[in-house]
Amino acid sequence: MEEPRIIEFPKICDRRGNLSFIEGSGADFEGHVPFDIKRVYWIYDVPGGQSRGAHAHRTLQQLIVAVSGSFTVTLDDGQEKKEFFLNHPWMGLYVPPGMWRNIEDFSSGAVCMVLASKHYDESDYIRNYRQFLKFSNERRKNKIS
Ligand code: T46
Repeated sequence: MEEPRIIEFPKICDRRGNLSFIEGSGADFEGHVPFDIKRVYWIYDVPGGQSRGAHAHRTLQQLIVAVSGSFTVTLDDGQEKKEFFLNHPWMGLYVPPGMWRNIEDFSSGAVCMVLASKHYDESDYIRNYRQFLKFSNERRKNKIS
């Protein structure tokens, strides 16, 4: 099973400010993201104290970037939880399928940009934690056997 990990993007700095970019893979070029990018969305104007997420995806892969401000992403694979504090626009968190995620502690003005491997599909979501635990146990058994 793929593990979550931080990916760093190029950062080009000069006296006018900084520029970072993310490129998808091409025929002779390995991009910055380990999947083909099918969708981009972003979350912003999150009121203080609110959280997002509280679900998992069956197959979707994502890359989460704090393009402005900061927030904390907690990933739970059904056995272990890991926290990632994102506060740099030149790095992203790769989230493999089968991870329950919570995003919280949004700073004022935070923008959470997400690159996704598939178009929006509600049937890919698991929004019930018990169902998620069942799903992740079965997934683990199938990987082991
Ligand atoms: C995730 C975290 C990080 C769409 O119509 N199209 C879209 O591409 C998305 C992402 C959402 N929606 C609709 C579905 C809901 O009616 O927007 C509404 C809010 O979505 P949701 O409650 O799932 O938002 P978050 O912030 O809890 O979760 C989102 C993503 O849905 C999810 O994949 O990993 O951001």
